[in-house]
Amino acid sequence: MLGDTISAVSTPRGKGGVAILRISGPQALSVAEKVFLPAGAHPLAATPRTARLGSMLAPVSSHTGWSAVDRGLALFFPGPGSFTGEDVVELHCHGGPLLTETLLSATFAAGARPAAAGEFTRRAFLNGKLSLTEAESLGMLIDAQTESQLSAASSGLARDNPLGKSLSALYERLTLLLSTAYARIDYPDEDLAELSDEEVLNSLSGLLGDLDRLLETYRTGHAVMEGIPCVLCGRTNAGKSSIYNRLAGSDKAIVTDIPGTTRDILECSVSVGEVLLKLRDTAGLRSSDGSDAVEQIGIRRALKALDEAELILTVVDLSRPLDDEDRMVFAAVRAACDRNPNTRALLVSNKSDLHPQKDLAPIWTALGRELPSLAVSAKTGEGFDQLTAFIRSLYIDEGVSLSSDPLLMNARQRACIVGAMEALTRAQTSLSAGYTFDLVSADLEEALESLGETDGRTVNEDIVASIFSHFCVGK
Ligand SMILES: Nc1nc2c(ncn2[C@@H]2O[C@H](COP(=O)(O)OP(=O)(O)O)[C@@H](O)[C@H]2O)c(=O)[nH]1
Ligand SMILES: [Mg+2]
Repeated sequence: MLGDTISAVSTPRGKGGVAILRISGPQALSVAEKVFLPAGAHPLAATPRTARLGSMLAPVSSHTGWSAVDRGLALFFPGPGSFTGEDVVELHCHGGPLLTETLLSATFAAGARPAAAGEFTRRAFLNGKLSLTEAESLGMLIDAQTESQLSAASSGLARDNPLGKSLSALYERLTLLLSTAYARIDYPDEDLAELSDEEVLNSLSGLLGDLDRLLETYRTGHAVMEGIPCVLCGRTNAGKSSIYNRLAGSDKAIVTDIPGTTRDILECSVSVGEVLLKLRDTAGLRSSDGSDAVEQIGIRRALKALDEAELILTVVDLSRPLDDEDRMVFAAVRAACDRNPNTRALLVSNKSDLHPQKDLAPIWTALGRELPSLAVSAKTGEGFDQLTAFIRSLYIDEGVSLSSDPLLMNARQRACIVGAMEALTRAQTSLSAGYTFDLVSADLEEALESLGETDGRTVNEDIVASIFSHFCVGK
């Protein structure tokens, strides 16, 4: 796989001023020399990392042989000092879709093959140019929808990036522990080990403490990078769609006073402070009388959305007395929270412009629990600053700087750290119970492997394949 030469268009499809084709692999230069004829006396190979003007050549059916189809730039980056670690050539041509396709086909005719999604970055990883966490940050840099995502993603890619540094330090400490364990196993009678038993135990609990602090950053990392699935639920006409529109900053949902206006689920991404809310507006939970078949499907979807949410905004309209529909909503919220202990629910009492602050006791009775509650008016905007501040406070740790602290940014990274912690906890238990180092070393090895999978220094092929398949072709 790594021995061949790949090529792809790295800029998005469609018309543009400029398009960039990238060629990587041992034949990159010879492929480029067939499709690019530099102006001037020097061949491309003689001028590494320098933009060269020249003609782009391709086989055109109306002519025999190859002919010039464009004038543009070529840059040659000799490996290993390139993005992928291999020889790379970039061709900058004009951004016409047919022109770009024609030049791409010319690179194939010249000996390259089409790159798979993420294959350039995958090669960079396999050649040691990027760690897995850096590759994930790069993916996030391209996908970023919020400023906070951008800030955390670029910090994750920086030279000496905080997560990479922190993982390396943890890896080193764990390696030292393991070498101590090996010394004890191989030379039980000699004092070769670098650490005493007590020091090993201290070191283990220190490591566990530091891993736990790193793990805690996932609360923020998850909210910023992966986003929080959040659902608006409540009876018909409580004002869910109006709240959705206010949070979204535009009239995405239809708002009327006709009950049952929202039928299907609407979704949008909204940034609330640093939090990316994946917000969903749902149909009210009316009982079957008064609603038709389409609305019934909407209601089923709303119930499913409740189960998928990590944050439930339970909307009530206190300008009217509670009714059976409110009680149905409360029962559904309660059931969803019972099924998913990590789900948080808020009570959002809407239409505060129409009513003074009310006693919430009947709601707590009907809900069977007290929720954090906020009064808002989707009509006037009152209370929304408090609502967004509250949501932010649920997920964002003020002590974590997105631009300079290590941050676990996805569930995969979290799972690796959890795996390492579980193995270290087993080692700690065994050692405290007086078990021999043979047993402890197996757990330490497992912890080391799990820790190493976080940044990819120990490789799991399936995970690597899955990460890079999410990139676009040409990246
Ligand atoms: N006075 C007032 N009316 C509101 C407020 N929020 C929504 N409404 C009105 O309540 C009705 C139902 O709103 P809508 O957002 O469609 O409710 P949904 O069925 O829960 O999605 C509409 O006529 C809205 O204009 C509010 O905060 N104050
Ligand atoms: Mg609605």
